[in-house]
Amino acid sequence: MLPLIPWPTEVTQPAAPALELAAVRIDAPDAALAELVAEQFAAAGVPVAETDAVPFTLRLDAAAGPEGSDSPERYTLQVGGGAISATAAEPVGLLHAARSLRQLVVRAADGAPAGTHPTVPAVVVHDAPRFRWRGLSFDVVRHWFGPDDIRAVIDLVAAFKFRVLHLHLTDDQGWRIEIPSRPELEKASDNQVGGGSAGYLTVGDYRDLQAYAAARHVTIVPEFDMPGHVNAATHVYGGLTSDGVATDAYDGIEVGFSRLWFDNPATEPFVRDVVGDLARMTDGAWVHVGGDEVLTMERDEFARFVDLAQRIVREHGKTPIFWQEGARGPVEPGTLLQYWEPKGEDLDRFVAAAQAGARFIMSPGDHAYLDMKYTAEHPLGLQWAGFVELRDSYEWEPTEVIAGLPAEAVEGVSAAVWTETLTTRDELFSMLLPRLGAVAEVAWTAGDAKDFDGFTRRTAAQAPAWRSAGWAYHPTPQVAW
Ligand code: TNX
Repeated sequence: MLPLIPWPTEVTQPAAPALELAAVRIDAPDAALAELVAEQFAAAGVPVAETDAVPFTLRLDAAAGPEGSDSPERYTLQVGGGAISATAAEPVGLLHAARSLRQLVVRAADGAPAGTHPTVPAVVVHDAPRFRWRGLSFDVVRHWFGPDDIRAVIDLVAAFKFRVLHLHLTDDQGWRIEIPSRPELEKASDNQVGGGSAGYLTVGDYRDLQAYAAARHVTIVPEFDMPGHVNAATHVYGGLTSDGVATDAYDGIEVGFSRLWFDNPATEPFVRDVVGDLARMTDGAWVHVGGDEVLTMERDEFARFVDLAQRIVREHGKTPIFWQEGARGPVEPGTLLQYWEPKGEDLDRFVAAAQAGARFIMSPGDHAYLDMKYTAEHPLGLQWAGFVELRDSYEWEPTEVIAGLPAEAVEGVSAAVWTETLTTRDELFSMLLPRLGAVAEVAWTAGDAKDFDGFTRRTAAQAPAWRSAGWAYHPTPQVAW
């Protein structure tokens, strides 16, 4: 059993002995990659050395990957004959190969005689992802999770070969990112669900996080949620409300009550400033402009917001993303819509949006919302989408979520974790693990190559590495830990 998550496209195990890893010698095309790979080996108990070490050679090579694959992420990993090699079409694939290798390293058992080294089985992996959009949407508003926690989450998503970390940065309870043209928004940073002190990312924090993520081939997508979920903004700027009176700070968990007003002359300048600064600060190609759960607005006014936000994002050279409700507005080719629940939506509208050129990121609440309770007894989480056990996160098909949607309109998959009930990093991680691995496999692995029983065995085999990384996980009874 090879404990790889997500399961690769092609795996063969030659009848050759496992390699003993007393030490490795890394030969990579660039120093930054070599350093990341070295860190990874150190975490697996394997030091880097120049002599008496197994060579690990990483090389760019367009011929890498499964036969016929043209994915820019394709890679090949070979272990055997006293050496390890990774080839990939692009640098991201080399990191994928190293991630796979990390999962294959078996640490010496506790109590093994001194001088027993970690081992890695002989193997040949040719691999490439099914979907290019593989993400996690992470709410750092309801409870504040700062740069250290965000870096830990980047490490986690990168280990499962995700490419996107979408940060939900603004909501009713707080404002979590510095907007240079609107410095007053900082006043809305020191609040969260249940009250208490919170914080926000400065421009410098955000720059550093993007660099940290980019080194791991993860792109950060910022979200400014509008025209609902804006109480933090209307708390700071009374001019954005209908009566000019600033709203009170909010530390509850209701949704849908706050809103902008399209015809208020203060509104468009505010949206322009926030989207403009976010776009300028963001290295990635996308800006998420929300659109969810605006429960107190007529359809026409909402559609005008979709049109405006979409235009402003595009004026800044970025691609707009909306929650699924964006389909109620005039979506343009290339706009991304993030599906999250069927309730109250006319599914034909999504099909029409796809025909108009929109593409879909699938985050169905009953499979991909990792803030849902595992079971009725689970102490953390919400349950509006039902209970989401590990199997529920695993057994779903992204192209069948929306009846009638052409499969080609599915850009990929995003897990989501909202933090109304999550206050510490361990609580957060215990909701993500092990379910994030399930969503990773839905996003990466061909549907007919998935197998829940095998997945649970691979999950159990990964748990020691999670423990040594300090990653809390929920010991669901669906896995024989
Ligand atoms: C729905 S999903 C929301 C969030 C909540 C979440 C809780 C979405 C676009 N909106 O505001 O935090 O449910 O699960």
